[in-house]
Amino acid sequence: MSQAPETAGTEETVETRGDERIELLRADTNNDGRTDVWVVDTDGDGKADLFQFDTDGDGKVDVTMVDIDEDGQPDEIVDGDGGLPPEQLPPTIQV
Ligand SMILES: [Ca+2]
Ligand SMILES: [Ca+2]
Ligand SMILES: [Ca+2]
Repeated sequence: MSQAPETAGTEETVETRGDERIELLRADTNNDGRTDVWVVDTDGDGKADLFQFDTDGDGKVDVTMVDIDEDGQPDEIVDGDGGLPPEQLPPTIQV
C-alpha cells in the first residue's frame, strides 16, 4: 500500500485535553437556525479548550481549534471537525 500523504484525505483527528465533550456554548451567529459555533470543554475542568466553527452554514464543522493549554490562544487548527463531530440536536424539544 502506497499512499501519498496529501491524498490521505481531509479527515484529521486532533488531540484534545480530554475525551469528554461538555458543550459550554452553542451559538448561531448568522441567525439561520443552525449552530455555527461550538465551545467545548473536553477534560471537565469547566474551561473551554475546543472551539469549532461552521463557516459555510451547512451545519457541519469546517474549522476546529484546540487550545491544549487553555491560555486562550488556539494551539492547533485543523480543517473539518477534527474527529469530534458535534452531537446533532433533535429538531424539536418538547417540555
Ligand atoms: Ca477544559
Ligand atoms: Ca459547514
Ligand atoms: Ca493555547
